[in-house]
Amino acid sequence: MLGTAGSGKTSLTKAYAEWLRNNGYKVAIVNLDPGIKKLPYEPDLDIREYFTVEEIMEKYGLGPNGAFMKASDMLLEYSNKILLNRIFIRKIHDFVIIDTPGQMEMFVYRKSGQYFISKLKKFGAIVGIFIVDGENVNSYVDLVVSWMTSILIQLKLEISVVPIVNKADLVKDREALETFINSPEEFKEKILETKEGLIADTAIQLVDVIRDFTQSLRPIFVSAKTLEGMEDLHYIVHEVFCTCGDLT
Ligand SMILES: Nc1nc2c(ncn2[C@@H]2O[C@H](COP(=O)(O)OP(=O)(O)OP(=O)(O)O)[C@@H](O)[C@H]2O)c(=O)[nH]1
Ligand SMILES: [Mg+2]
Repeated sequence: MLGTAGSGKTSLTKAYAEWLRNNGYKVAIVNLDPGIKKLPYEPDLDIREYFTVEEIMEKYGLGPNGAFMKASDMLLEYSNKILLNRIFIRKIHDFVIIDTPGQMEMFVYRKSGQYFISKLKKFGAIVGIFIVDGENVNSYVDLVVSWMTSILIQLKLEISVVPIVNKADLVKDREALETFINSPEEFKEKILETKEGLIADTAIQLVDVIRDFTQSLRPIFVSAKTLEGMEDLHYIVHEVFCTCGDLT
């Protein structure tokens, strides 16, 4: 589970794990967030057994952001140890859901995440779910920026990444995403109409880049709160795992 701070990674980890378990799958959950105080689920593997952001702040006299960066380096150090856990070795689960740190930078933009994922690849197929916070997608340009971020993560981590919109219960207008995916030319015109200047011009060009890079173009709305869209999420995950699936 990847996404910007507060987008719903932890909530969706819990919601999707429960949905999978209710459908008969064996699921393990890994918490890779050393900063979280209280988890809503029971993790099978928890990075906080090794270190927490709070301990790092105290031990090294760092502020919260510095401590997250230090934690990132420590994740790199502990990766091999973490991956020796029976969850990965014994392969008794159908799915292992990994809840990543609140600060996306810690995992995505530093060496630790890339290294962890590269090592994880030998244990099975991986799909990244990039969670877009439905509450923060208020304009066409925002939508393009979010989708672009998802592509950058895909390139950086070298795994398939599927962007989905969470907090569907708070999204008032679903049409923007549907137009973006189903009628890109119409979507570009809508961006143009916003008269947002250079950023709008850039966004228009990015629409084509996104279409070239995005594996699964379908508007997926989920809510970790109401549990709407869990089947759609599962379907798209399944599709990415199944190379023979229709990804268009
Ligand atoms: N209305 C609504 N709220 C949600 C939904 N999913 C998550 N939230 C709320 O959004 C906030 C952040 O959720 P988290 O699951 O902690 O998000 P996160 O991405 O794990 O956050 P960090 O790890 O701190 O970056 C919480 O207050 C959740 O209750 C949703 O589908 N609908
Ligand atoms: Mg979280």
